[in-house]
Amino acid sequence: MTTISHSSSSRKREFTLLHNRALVTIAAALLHNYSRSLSVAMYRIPRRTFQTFISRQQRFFSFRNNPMLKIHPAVARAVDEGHPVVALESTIVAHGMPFPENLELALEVEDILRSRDVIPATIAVKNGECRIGLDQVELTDLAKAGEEGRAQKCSTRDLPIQIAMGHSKKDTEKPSWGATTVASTMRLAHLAGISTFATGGIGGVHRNGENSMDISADLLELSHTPVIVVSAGIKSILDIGRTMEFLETHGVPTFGWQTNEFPAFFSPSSGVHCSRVDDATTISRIFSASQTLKLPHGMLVAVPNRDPAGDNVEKAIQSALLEANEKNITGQAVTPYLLKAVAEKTSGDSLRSNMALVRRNVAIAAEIAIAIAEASK
Ligand code: PSU
Ligand code: MN
Repeated sequence: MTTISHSSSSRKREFTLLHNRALVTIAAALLHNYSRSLSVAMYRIPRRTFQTFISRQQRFFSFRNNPMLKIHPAVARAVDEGHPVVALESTIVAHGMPFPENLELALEVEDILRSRDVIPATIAVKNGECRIGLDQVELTDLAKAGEEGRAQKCSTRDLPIQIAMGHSKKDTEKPSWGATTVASTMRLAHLAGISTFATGGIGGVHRNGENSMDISADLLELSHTPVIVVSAGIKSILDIGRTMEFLETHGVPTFGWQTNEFPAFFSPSSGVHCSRVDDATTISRIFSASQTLKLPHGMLVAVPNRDPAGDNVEKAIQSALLEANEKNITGQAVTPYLLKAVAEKTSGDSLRSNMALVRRNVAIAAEIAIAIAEASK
């Protein structure tokens, strides 16, 4: 793990290294900004090599600088070297699926990434520390923590609260977790220099959202954090049409993966039209254009589910919505309540479909992360 507890001599050594690297970077950046052609000509450095050098330094400083992040060494190295990394969220592990299927899937998706030479970074807050990349023991604990009541759903709003309140654990106590949603995972991934993120489904505008104002913070985060989110679209517990309108209003490019119909998580079709993208290179080009224009937003890539759940899911959604209304469930509790009720009513069918779509999303996110890394070489 990186720089949290160090002896003073190693801290000094690290400071000197950082200091030297900072001086070289500042000098290079000045040359880059004010006399790029001259410097490149004088030192006979190919322009592309020079630009790669600058972007590596920028990546290095943007993530190492943040004292709130504890980045797994393999992830830190990969980001520093411009090697492909894919971020993964922890709400899906702690609250999205039952144990032990959640653990099985969490380990499997990390393997899918590693088998493609992409570094996985599961993101969560552990005892108040923002962790970028978890090891197997931690993933196992996170997977049990949901059912043991040691994991709290943690969206962007909750991040500072989790950090401030989470440090008081004694060593003998089991860890407590902030399970990061799409919104908070995007934020932490961005701070750590990671631009691709794979999940199952994102939050959106809830049905009746025009009255309740229940709109997921995931959509707002997409509007101001430059991370590509690969999901299976959104569940029909939400209002898909209004979610798409909201994303459009807030300038978030949204694509169907090899389809013009926005997928509805359990089902590949929703009847809602969207722009289509066919390959990872195109996504990488669009993202790069967006970065060059200094646009603040991320992108949503929605992948149709190849293993749809049966018709009973829609019925289950309808009755879950009625129940939530009768029980007066509101705020942060709405999404987990609906997800759990639908999973229970459809038993294995929805779980099987959910696991299959996450695997596929992760494989496509790997392609995108590779295309982005290639393009910035
Ligand atoms: N949709 C799913 N599975 C999930 C979630 C949404 O199909 O696990 C989780 C994600 O972590 C998402 C969050 O970011 O719920 C959205 O919650 P809310 O609507 O409260 O923002
Ligand atoms: Mn909500």
